[in-house]
Amino acid sequence: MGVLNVTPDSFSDGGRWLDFEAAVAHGRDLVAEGADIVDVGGESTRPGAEPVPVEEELRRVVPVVRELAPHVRVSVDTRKPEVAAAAVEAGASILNDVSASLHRVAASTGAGWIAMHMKGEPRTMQQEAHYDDVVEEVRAFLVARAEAGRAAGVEDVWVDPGIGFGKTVEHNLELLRRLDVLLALGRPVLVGFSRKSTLGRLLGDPAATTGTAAASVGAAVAAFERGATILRVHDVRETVEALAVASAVAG
Ligand code: HH2
Repeated sequence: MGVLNVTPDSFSDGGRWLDFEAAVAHGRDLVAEGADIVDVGGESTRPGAEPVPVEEELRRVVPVVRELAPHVRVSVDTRKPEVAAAAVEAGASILNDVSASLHRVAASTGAGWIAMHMKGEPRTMQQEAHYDDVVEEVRAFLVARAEAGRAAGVEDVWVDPGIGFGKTVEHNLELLRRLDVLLALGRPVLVGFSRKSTLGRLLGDPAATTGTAAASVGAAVAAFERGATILRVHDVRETVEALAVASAVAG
């Protein structure tokens, strides 16, 4: 899954694809580099981010989805039911839902649904990074959300531990180490480690807000080797090449 942030303020690529033409060109590049899904988002969810009004998010996302959807599977990265519904109308077929609350929209539109774990909300989530047992808490949350999705009638439910969403470096590493616990839910598991601050911190900068492409590829390979089904990444070409080697070794 290639990331297409149509935002002025995303933590690693804010402002680069805000313009419609630039966004569509980048979306096409992601496909040419090997992405099977392009994830279009119009609101940053980085720690401390301010919410975006619905009209503005619609304006950013819907035209880009409409343009790309005939060429590739498109997911929409949103927390708003109005944006989710409009994006499906424009051709998106997956709701990438960091709020894990859009199961009814997924059910009524027939879209797939990615339910992600987040502690709190983006504005405050890093102040809430406390767990007795992070893996068990995330597992229990995702079990409940997957059940809510099933009960609402969503056919296609994916789960995501939400790397960096109200979690410390150690929480993020523990979730990846114990990915088997989430795989045991029997749903496809998405991991989004790309460019996140944990990667920069692991390389020795305690105040890092992003990670490099090379560090992101390392995390993607680690997630792949632990059974992740979908990798949400900014650096598609590099990740595809690394995974070609990792999967050849895996046999
Ligand atoms: N991470 C981000 C955004 N959406 N969706 C899922 N399912 N999983 C993730 O880990 C995830 C996500 C944050 O990354 P990015 O889109 O690059 O930044 P921003 O939220 O600042 O736009």
